[in-house]
Amino acid sequence: MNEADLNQPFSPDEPEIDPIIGEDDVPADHRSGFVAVIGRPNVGKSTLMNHYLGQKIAITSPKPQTTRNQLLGILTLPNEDYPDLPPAQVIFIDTPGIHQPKHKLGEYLVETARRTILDADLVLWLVDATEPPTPEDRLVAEALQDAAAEAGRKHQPVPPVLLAINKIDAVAALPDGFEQPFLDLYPVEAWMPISATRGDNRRELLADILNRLPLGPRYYPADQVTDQHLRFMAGELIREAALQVLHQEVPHALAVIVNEFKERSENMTYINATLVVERESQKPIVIGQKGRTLKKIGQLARAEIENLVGTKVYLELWVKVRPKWRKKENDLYWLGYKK
Ligand SMILES: Nc1nc2c(ncn2[C@@H]2O[C@H](COP(=O)(O)OP(=O)(O)OP(=O)(O)O)[C@@H](O)[C@H]2O)c(=O)[nH]1
Ligand SMILES: [Mg+2]
Repeated sequence: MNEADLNQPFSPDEPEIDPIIGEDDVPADHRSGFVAVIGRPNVGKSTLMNHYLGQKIAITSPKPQTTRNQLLGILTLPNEDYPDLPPAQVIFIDTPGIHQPKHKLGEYLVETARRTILDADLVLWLVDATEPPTPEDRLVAEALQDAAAEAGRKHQPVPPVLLAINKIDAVAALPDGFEQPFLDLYPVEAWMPISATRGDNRRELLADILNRLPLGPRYYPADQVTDQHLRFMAGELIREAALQVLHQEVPHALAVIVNEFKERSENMTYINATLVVERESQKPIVIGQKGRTLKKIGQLARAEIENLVGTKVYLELWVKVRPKWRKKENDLYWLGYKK
């Protein structure tokens, strides 16, 4: 660095180095930990996590089995949304919905979710207030019991479980004792009715989570919100757009591969991706008449990806058939669902 450089003020674009990464530098009362967000499909796990993070980390949809990977959402507190909460880092682990698997992909999804329980300091179990417990909610309770038994065998602590009864905005009135059938499924530490979308008790639940986390360091830099790469997230946004546009069996039979992800210039990203379906008959459905469906998927995805990467996006989409990929071990590896 020459003398002229030394006289220059720091550029405002220079990334700020966070002063408090690491055990030694955080305040003595700093709390941190991993919070596994589990539940059956479609109860709002990803929606709630996204709301806490103030951005779309995980894709969401009204169709069950949307989330297919374990994703971290890293929340460093206090922040603009929660200025009065104590210093902490909550690392949410979003998981696939627990269900009765019908193929290898399903088995992998459920296995991913179950494995997360014992990796966590705290489990946040979501159910849906609009229905009484379903057989899938019972599967979640069984997964919790199995995890507790395994922890016992390994002389490991069992993570405490908080129950959040979500979607209370969608029920006219909550009858007295509506929580009891859920509480009967597993001995949770505490429960709370919430609405991930409208915000009821969102802050209260977060404060409760913080209270139950151990004292600990910042595991991630304060400005990091996820462990996922832009390339993966772009693929997910394409899948989300497809989930939005397609119906019936096709969304479940769909996977996305990002073949190329290149920053062509400062303000242009080039993405080339393939939508993989399971059967020849699904290909024309995804493409649509005169390519209209694929075009719509592309338009929706492009807007979301531009938001994510902060540049214009040139998106090229292809459709390919990979017969019965959900049932084939090798295809699951190839599509990134199995490590
Ligand atoms: N009315 C209402 N809808 C909600 C709420 N939270 C989530 N939803 C909706 O429920 C649907 C499922 O939400 P997701 O966040 O994708 O659910 P998930 O539990 O992550 O589902 P999987 O990834 O399939 O396991 C979406 O259509 C959400 O908009 C809520 O508080 N109220
Ligand atoms: Mg999800």
